[in-house]
Amino acid sequence: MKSARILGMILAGGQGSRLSPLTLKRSKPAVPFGSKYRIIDFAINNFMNSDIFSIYVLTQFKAQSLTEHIQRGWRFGTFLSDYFITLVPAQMYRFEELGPVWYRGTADAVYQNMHLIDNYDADYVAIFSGDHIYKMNIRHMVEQHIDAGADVTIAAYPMPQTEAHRFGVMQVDDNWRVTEFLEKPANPPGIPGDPTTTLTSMGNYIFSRKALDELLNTNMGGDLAGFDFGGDVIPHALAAGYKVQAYDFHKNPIPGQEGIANTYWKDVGTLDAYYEANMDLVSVSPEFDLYNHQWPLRTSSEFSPPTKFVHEVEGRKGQAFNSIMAGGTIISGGTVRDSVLGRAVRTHSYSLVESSVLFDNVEVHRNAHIRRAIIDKDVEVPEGTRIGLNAEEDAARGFKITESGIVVVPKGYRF
Ligand code: ADQ
Ligand code: ADP
Repeated sequence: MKSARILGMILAGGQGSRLSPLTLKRSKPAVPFGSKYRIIDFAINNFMNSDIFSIYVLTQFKAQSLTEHIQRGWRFGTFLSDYFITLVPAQMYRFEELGPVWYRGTADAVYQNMHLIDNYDADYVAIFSGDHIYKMNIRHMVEQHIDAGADVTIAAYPMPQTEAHRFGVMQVDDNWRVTEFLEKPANPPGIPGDPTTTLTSMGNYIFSRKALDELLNTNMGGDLAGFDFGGDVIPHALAAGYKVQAYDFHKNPIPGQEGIANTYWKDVGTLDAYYEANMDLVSVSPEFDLYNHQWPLRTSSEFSPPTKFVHEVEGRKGQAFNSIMAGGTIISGGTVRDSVLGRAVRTHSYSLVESSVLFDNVEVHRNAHIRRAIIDKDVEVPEGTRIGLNAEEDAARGFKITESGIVVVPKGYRF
């Protein structure tokens, strides 16, 4: 008997407008995160660590940076045809039928690429969002999908009812069969017995091939036209009597984290949430573990020389505390604390970087002081500059200041 063929599809077309200015020049999945990573890396690692190596990444919006990251960094060998990570930009594959349209939504992105599913001869298609930071054993979800004989399985994250209105939410019966699905309702329903908790959709789906074919064909064409999974295809599947199951993410087993419920799933959709998720990584006991060798978190392997700390004379110690940094960085006579630094960052004597996120190629000159800031790539901070210490100064430079006071310096900004 042939083993089940599972095709992975990562939806990576998201605009991420609330992350602006980090998303002015790149899509949300391409935003750097945690020193060496980009947001999409976590979704790709989820597939790889679940032994699913056939992966399409569907892109559309400002995809250059994402394209380069994946093309240069994420490569399997060339001999095995079932091992691939391939970018699929919107390319009007159904032009004759649909006219000149880009991906009109998440479900349409898959619909316009049905030929890939046919060519692969998939039994199951795992359609996952590329926008979140989390670890997920996708194979476990596929196994539950197969055992339940489901047409569709939706990954479900139980969260406080008061926060659930930003998500798709569902109600389930005793066997976790979904009985109702509402996309971003104003008043999300609680779960039976616990009205303060709501089951939200993580935007991650397993589809049996036949159900996916049928649902997309009826939804994209004809009277039912609707282009999103959450808003259109899933509610339609329920109305049409398909077997839709929910999968309890908290029960998802991660090797190396046995006995610990899998509760970390971050949308990082706002600058404050993005900042907090980075700060977690440099806290003494992070919620999100980058160092579990049974769940390796790979990323594009760019060359970089080793990181160096320079301590030239007393009083000019190059030092860092509670921080992470990628290769090529030189901390020369300055102090870095509670910060996330990317590749090839330079800090000079008497400078102080505190509770900040610095992307690749940021240079901090003498006596500069940076606090609670996010500085995008390729920025030179001149001698004596203060960032995050005086709101008027920051506002006068046109920097975005978030609700909680984080200052964001855009890519390539020139002082
Ligand atoms: P939303 O948060 O509104 O809701 P959406 O904008 O549909 O998410 O994006 C979902 C994923 O698809 C993201 O990874 C995004 O990058 C990607 N994407 C968006 N538009 C795309 C396009 N045109 N082409 C390719 N990729 C695209 C969804 C569900 C909710 C669920 C939340 C969980 O609809 O039910 O609760 O995700 O975050
Ligand atoms: P962004 O501002 O989003 O980083 P870039 O175009 O500078 O946009 O980089 C996009 C991706 O291209 C990076 O993730 C990196 O992997 C890759 N890249 C850029 N320059 C190089 C390089 N010189 N060598 C290897 N990879 C590179």
